[in-house]
Amino acid sequence: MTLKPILLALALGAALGVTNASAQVIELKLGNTTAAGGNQSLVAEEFAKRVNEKLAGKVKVTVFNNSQLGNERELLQKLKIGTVDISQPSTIMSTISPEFGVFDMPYLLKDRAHVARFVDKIFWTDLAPKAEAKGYKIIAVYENGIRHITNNKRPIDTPADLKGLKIRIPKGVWRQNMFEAYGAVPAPMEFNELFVALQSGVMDGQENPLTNIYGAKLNEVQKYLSLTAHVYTPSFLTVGTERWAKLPADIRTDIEKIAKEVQPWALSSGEKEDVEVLDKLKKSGSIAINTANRDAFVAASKSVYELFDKEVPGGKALVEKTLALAKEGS
Ligand code: EAX
Repeated sequence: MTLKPILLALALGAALGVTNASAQVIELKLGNTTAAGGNQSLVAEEFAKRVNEKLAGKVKVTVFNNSQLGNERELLQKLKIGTVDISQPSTIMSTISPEFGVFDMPYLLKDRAHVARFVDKIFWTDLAPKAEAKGYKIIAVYENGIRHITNNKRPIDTPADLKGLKIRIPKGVWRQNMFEAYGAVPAPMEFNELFVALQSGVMDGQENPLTNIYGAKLNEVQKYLSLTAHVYTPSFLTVGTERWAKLPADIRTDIEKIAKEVQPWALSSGEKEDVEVLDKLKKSGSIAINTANRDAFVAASKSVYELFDKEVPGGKALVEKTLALAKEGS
């Protein structure tokens, strides 16, 4: 080997973020905001495990939970500049592309089978390219989960019970519109600031999937858990398009294949966790649990759909296409 190819190989290694030059392993950092035990953390571990097994010696994915690599907004920025390789943005994607607000239409996605059909038949053609045009390539759709409300004032049965409550929401205008329609006072805040905000009373409540509530111990600083199931929030396994393009083509193909293979795992894990975590929360006695009046919430959600139709071009058609997939076998 002459000097030139060696230098070239070294330069290429540096460009790809290869830290262990002798093994030539591509090290990829995956950043999550959720605590261990959150659906996003669980699925990230599963994805990393499969990549690290199947691409052993070639790729090593390391998962960082608890916003260790940044909060949801910072992680998006870091994907762009390439200092974080993979992340799992969730609600915040509607700030990148308004069509992602479809996931904030209350009670639209009926169950996980409906989610799977949506991902299969609508997501890759109608939504993923919108994010890609903004520099974010989504390589798989995983689960954040079915969201419920916790707070420190009173059990929530109907939207009227939310009146005046300060509810922390993730960044995303549609979650904001939704909670305003319900009469609450929603405030966007990053997940890593949530525990203290609830503990100190800066916020009365919040809304999240059960695994995030239990994983981040929010039940220890909240009195009431009201099962509203107002939305199903996916999480999107995402890479920055520029950083991604620098990886070798065969590695990209392999990682993408593995990422998509984990999708059904994410749904079944989410389903199992919902049952198990609810049971743990019940047994812990740490929080009073009630099931909210679904019909009252559905009725109060009408204006959110109307606004989506008015403000997002193609919004109404997207909702209708989604509804058309609600039936089994559609
Ligand atoms: O992707 O911040 C939140 O509430 C979200 O559920 C999520 O954990 C961030």
